[in-house]
Amino acid sequence: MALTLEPGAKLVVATHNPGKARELAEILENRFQLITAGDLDLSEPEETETSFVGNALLKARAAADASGLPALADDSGLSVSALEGAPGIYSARWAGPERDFYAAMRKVEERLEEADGDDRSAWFTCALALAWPHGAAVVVEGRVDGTLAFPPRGERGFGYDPIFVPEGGDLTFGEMEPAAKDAMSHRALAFAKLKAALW
Ligand code: ITT
Repeated sequence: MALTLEPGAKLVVATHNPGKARELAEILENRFQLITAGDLDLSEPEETETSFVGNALLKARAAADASGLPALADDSGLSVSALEGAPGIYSARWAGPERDFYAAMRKVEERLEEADGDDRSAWFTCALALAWPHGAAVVVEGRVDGTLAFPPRGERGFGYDPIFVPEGGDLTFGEMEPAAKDAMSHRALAFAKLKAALW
């Protein structure tokens, strides 16, 4: 089977995170007919893998098999150097069942204070997996490096965006225009690789 996706094809965006779904739709630029996990009432699989790539594949496969359509999944997170890469694949879980990212950002700040060093470097990773029903899958990863800034700044984006300043800039992802974040984010970099592989 050829691993291609024709323009206009139906594509399930297998995420239950509205911030991610919005960014993926912006990055995909109307190329496909997007169907959300919510439209199809797809259940959220348990993320049992130990890497971004593993969890992205698991989510894409589950959605493709359940819907009978190609499905795109994103597994992503913030890694902090001084915390040995935490929260990493546990980024969503650090926000608890309430998905309180201000609490999660405070937790990062407290852990950094406990670690007692000056290193504020961090990076975002995004693994994107595209799977065909009961078939093949492609997975790619993008990363953007930066520095953490406290207190959180900006109301845009989602998740940990208000504390992340990408390398070479002064604004947090939470303060940047959506198009500016989309031009340089871990999600955009992963997407450029997917595009290069598929169309
Ligand atoms: P789905 O699994 O349904 O896609 P989720 O939010 O549970 O949604 P993840 O397990 O991949 O997704 O968790 C990734 C978390 O990492 C996400 O909830 C954000 O808090 C954080 N994150 C990922 N990309 C981010 C970004 O661009 N800006 C800020 N935070 C981000």
